[in-house]
Amino acid sequence: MPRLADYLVRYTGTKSPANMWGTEVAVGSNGKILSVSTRQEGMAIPSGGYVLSGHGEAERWLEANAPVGATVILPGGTAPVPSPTPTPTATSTTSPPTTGLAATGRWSISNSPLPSRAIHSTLLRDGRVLLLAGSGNNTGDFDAGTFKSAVWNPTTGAYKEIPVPYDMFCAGHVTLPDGRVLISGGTEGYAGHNGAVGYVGSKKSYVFDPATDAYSAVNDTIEGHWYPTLTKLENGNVWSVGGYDNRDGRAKVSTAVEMYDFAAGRWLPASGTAQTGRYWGTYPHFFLMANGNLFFTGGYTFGDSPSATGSVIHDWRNGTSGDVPGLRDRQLRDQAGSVLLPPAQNQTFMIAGGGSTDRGGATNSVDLINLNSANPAWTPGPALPGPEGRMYLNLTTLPDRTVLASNGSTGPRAGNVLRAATYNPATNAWTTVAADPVGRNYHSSSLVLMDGRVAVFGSNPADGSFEMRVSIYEPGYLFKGTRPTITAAPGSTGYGAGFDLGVTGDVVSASLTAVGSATHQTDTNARLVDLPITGTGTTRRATVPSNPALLPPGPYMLTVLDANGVPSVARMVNVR
Ligand SMILES: [Cu+2]
Repeated sequence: MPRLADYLVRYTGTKSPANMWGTEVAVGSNGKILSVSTRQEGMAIPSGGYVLSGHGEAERWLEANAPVGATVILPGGTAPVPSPTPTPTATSTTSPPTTGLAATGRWSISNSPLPSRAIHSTLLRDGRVLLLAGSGNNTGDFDAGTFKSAVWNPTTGAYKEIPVPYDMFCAGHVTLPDGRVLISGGTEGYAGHNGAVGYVGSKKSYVFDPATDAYSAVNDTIEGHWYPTLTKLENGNVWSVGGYDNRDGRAKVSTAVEMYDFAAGRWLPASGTAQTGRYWGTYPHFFLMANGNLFFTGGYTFGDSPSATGSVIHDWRNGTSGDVPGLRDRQLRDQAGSVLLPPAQNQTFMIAGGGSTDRGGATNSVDLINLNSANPAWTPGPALPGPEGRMYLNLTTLPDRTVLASNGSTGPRAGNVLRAATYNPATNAWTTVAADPVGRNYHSSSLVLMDGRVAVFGSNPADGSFEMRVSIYEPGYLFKGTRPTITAAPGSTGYGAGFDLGVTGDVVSASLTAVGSATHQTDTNARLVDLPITGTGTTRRATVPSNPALLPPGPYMLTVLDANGVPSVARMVNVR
């Protein structure tokens, strides 16, 4: 039987005959959905099972109601008895499989499009979002000196446009311990434009203050940086490397190690921090480790991997490094996704997908590493759902301690993949969820908002256009009924400090999530830290971890999670 418009067809045999214009789910012999295939030629039919193939209305029904793991009951049938699982199961009780919106979540597109190109997005301590464009990859705006930014209120949808004092396009940024945002580097010249030898990196640096919505200048960095990474350290200072300098008419990458002294409010001279003399690439994915060292996951942007093994542990205090073994596809991690998995105490990192802007090609491989181990090495993890390799993946840590993987494309700035999934570190498995209806690749970023929704910004495909629609994802936990709440918490707290935490609901855990600051699909300061709690009922006792390298000083979103996997709306807490 052919699959006609809006048909839902069940195919048995070895392979579905359907064309690519639909969604299919493979149902195993136990009646459970094993995998989901969207917009691809007919999928393989599992032995003893079948494929449900939907078009149009039926496709949308499958997307909303048929996640991996759900049980399918055919008309007139009964649920098949699952065959025994040979592997040992966890001792905790398992809830019935979630279905519908509670399983898939829901995407929508914000009513008001962006007023300027959102290349960089930062959640401010007041819950608003700072969006930076600078010239926004537009040489006309660059020549005119038209540099833009805006603050977006995700509750009202309103934008406030704020002029920018220099071209922050492709700068680095991070939230400082006091909640202001440090922005450094960016664009002083476009490659091949006005005689520039390549993209010329800016030495400029500014701090944005959400209390006044104004930028104030700080001193210049040692060299110019186009695509620098800014990583906040345990002492609140900011370590920064990477990017192109290309100044004075000469092609040159930057090997300068920059250090922002938070207390002094300025960048230090070269003598003020350990230099490496090494080029670390463009936007190298450097994260702070719990022992205070820096971890380069292997994710980067453009060109070749700056590491022989793909991954490095670096001691910023003395400038020494050691290669970390085991990373697969090290030359396909250009614009891979990197994330410190929740909770940060486990020190387990994931790298997912990536490709090569220069050579083409992309991977769907996922590798994991536990830096708490005595001899850390990458090991293979479960591949991204779907057969295609993807670069430009947005990884967003959600308050239910899973990671959302969305967006991306099969090649450089083309071939969008509309597929999303969540990864649960506790089960080491992906679950397919609803997909962002907007295709997004280069120059996209994502943030989790204080209410637990996710906002995704940008995309700058090869035709030079820019995606001005904002996508909003409401994860499945927003469709599971009453949310727990936080009724009392301090506005600021210190390392090792205890405080009373007022809650409603069947709260099982609490966490502190660093406010996001993302660009080019990456936030190297992202982390969700478990906040240990004791007691029962409406007043719990929380104890802030004593190690500032686990949670460097700054604003954090405090959330509680209930037994049903539903998080509260966040409260902002400053950790000092
Ligand atoms: Cu860029």
